[in-house]
Amino acid sequence: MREKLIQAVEAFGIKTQVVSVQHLDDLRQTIEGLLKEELLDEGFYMKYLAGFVFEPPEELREARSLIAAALPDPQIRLHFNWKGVRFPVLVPPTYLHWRERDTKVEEVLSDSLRSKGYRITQAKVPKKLLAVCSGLAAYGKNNITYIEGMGSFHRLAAYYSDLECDQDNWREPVQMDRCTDCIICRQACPTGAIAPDRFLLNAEKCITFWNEKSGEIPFPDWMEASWHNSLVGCMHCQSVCPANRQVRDWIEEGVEFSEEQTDLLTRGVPKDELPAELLEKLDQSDLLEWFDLWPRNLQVHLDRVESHLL
Ligand code: B12
Ligand code: SF4
Ligand code: SF4
Repeated sequence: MREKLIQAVEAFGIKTQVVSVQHLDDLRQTIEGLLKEELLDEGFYMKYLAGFVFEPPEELREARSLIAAALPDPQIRLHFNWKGVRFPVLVPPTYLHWRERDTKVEEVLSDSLRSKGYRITQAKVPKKLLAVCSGLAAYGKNNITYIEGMGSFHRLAAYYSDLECDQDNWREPVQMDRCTDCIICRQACPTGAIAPDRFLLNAEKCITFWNEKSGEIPFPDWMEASWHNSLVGCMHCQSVCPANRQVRDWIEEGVEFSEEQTDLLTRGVPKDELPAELLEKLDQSDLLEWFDLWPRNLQVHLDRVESHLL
């Protein structure tokens, strides 16, 4: 059944692996081990990782397996208008249309299993670690996961199921073979977040760590304005990666914002004062999710446009 499921969902463009639920303990021990070894900062752990739950939820206590899944996901190009200039701003894979994509993955998996009497429910676990140890993905030196045919342009998901899984391909974390003699991502990362002396990302140096923070928190002084290449997140280490050669130009066109709408977003006008048309535009693409980051993050791009006008 495990093999049949993997094949069945592939027809929908989804790649999966299934492992025994017993590996929950391996996931927990790996994450907690990094904390004990002081490789993870305690504040970082509390904010980003303490929310992982290493046991099946009430509705599926009898879970027998963990399912890692991945769906290809493109970059999205938004357009803004400012001072008579129309300019693009990229949003990396995984940030937009994620509700629709997560629903698709869940429906496909659920439909494939329901006919055999099995159920699934979402798992709040470290998704990269599960994807890599299950055999679905491999780490890049940039700490992002890569999957054959998708590169790093995919959205990961994790589920519990009562599908039994007595045999699996669980393994220790691995990096892609091609990373062995390559340091392109490290050289391209402007902040030094990908360090030569350890595999684990220096998360506090990552641009994404800062531009995903609540909008009232300013960027640190050491972060140069020219380093920002996305509305949220960062693409430097993925764009240059040879393992992304086939996908790096996969960019879908997103919505466009008029001069007036760009102004409203940059001034941080509260949601309930925005015109309905703008709210709908934001909601359609899951851009409302990042609403409070807009003024700070968009301003960097407007400043760049303005400096070209001088
Ligand atoms: C916290 C977090 C962040 C933090 C910290 C990043 C980090 N590396 O942990 C910040 C905000 C910086 C961040 C940034 C990004 N994130 Co993020 N993030 C998460 C989150 C919530 C948890 C990740 C996690 O478990 N971190 C803990 C660390 C310890 O785990 P790890 O990175 O897997 O590290 C393992 C390896 O280092 C390994 N290891 C240690 N030593 C060695 C040695 C060797 C040789 C090997 C092979 C392995 C190895 O052990 C570690 C622990 O298992 C997940 C959501 C989720 N539920 O999983 C999303 C998630 C991982 N992020 C995601 C994305 C898209 C990103 C960005 C690419 C966004 C962007 N475009 O800017 C960047 C990438 C930055 C980068 N270079 O890693 C995606 C995954 C995409 C992917 N294919 O990998 C996720 C799954 C969210 C989602 N659902 O889409 N993120
Ligand atoms: S740029 Fe090179 S080292 Fe970095 S993830 Fe890609 S292949 Fe690996
Ligand atoms: S996402 Fe950007 S800042 Fe973070 S590691 Fe990659 S290149 Fe560096």
